[in-house]
Amino acid sequence: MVENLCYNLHLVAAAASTSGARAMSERPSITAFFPAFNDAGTIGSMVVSVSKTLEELTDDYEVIVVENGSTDYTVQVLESLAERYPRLRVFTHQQPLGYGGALRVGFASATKDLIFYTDGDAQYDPRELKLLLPALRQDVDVVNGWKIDRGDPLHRKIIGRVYHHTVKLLFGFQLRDVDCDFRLIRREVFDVIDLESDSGTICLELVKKLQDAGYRFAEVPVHHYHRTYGQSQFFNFPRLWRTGVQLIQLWWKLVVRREHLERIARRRQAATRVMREHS
Ligand SMILES: Nc1nc2c(ncn2[C@@H]2O[C@H](COP(=O)(O)OP(=O)(O)OP(=O)(O)O)[C@@H](O)[C@H]2O)c(=O)[nH]1
Ligand SMILES: [Mg+2]
Repeated sequence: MVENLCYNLHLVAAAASTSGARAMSERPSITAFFPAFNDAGTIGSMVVSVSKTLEELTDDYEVIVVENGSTDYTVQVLESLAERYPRLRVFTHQQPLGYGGALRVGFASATKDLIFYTDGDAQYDPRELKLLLPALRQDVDVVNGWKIDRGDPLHRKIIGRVYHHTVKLLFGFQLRDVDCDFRLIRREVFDVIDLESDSGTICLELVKKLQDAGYRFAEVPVHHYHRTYGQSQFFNFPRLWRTGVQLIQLWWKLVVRREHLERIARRRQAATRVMREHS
């Protein structure tokens, strides 16, 4: 099924979140999703690999790809995959939404109890979802990966460490690797937190809001590999500059103004009310 999206993400998030029921079977339902921008060379293996992994873990799953304005043959690969994989849902976009926009579509479209996501460029191995699931104990809401050894050139590793310590200091993160896009999250958390970022800073927004809402994390080491297809878009100065500006804007919003705390409290009350009505 290939769908085109045009909707209010907040409404969809609210509609998708039925109850915040905590009780979960031993084989919980899982949505796995990948954002994909020019990932034609890797997205096929990601879908196949995660589908096989999910078959082992649960009877109730879906796979979502949020394609994001690709100019290579990503869409064609997805169209042919969708014919063979009935549990695959593909959202295509003619205009890119940005990385954050793509993640927001993924979170809002997920319908299962747990949401797993990682990037469509195969720098992480979706089979390692098997490592995350056992770490999601009753008292844990989010399992965050941390990169055992970053599969990137030296300059990226150095910039990555500087970035990590800077954002840790600015936002008060307690996680070992905020920048690890390999996560398993209980879908009910999106009844309480909502996300606004369109860019890569969404990972900071996500972790900060989860932390401020009191959700509990577990951390699991995962492998990280070199890109095997496509061009890294990371290292250009306009992008680094934009990221710096976005980071400061986010810091102002979440650390100085802290308006999200009131919103979290309001949404939590509403979610609790809905839960009581359904129980
Ligand atoms: N850059 C970028 N990536 C996107 C976007 N939408 C989806 N993606 C996917 O998000 C993943 C992560 O983006 P990357 O640019 O690979 O980010 P990165 O892994 O930090 O850096 P490199 O792999 O070195 O480029 C990839 O699988 C992209 O295809 C977007 O708008 N911009
Ligand atoms: Mg990458």
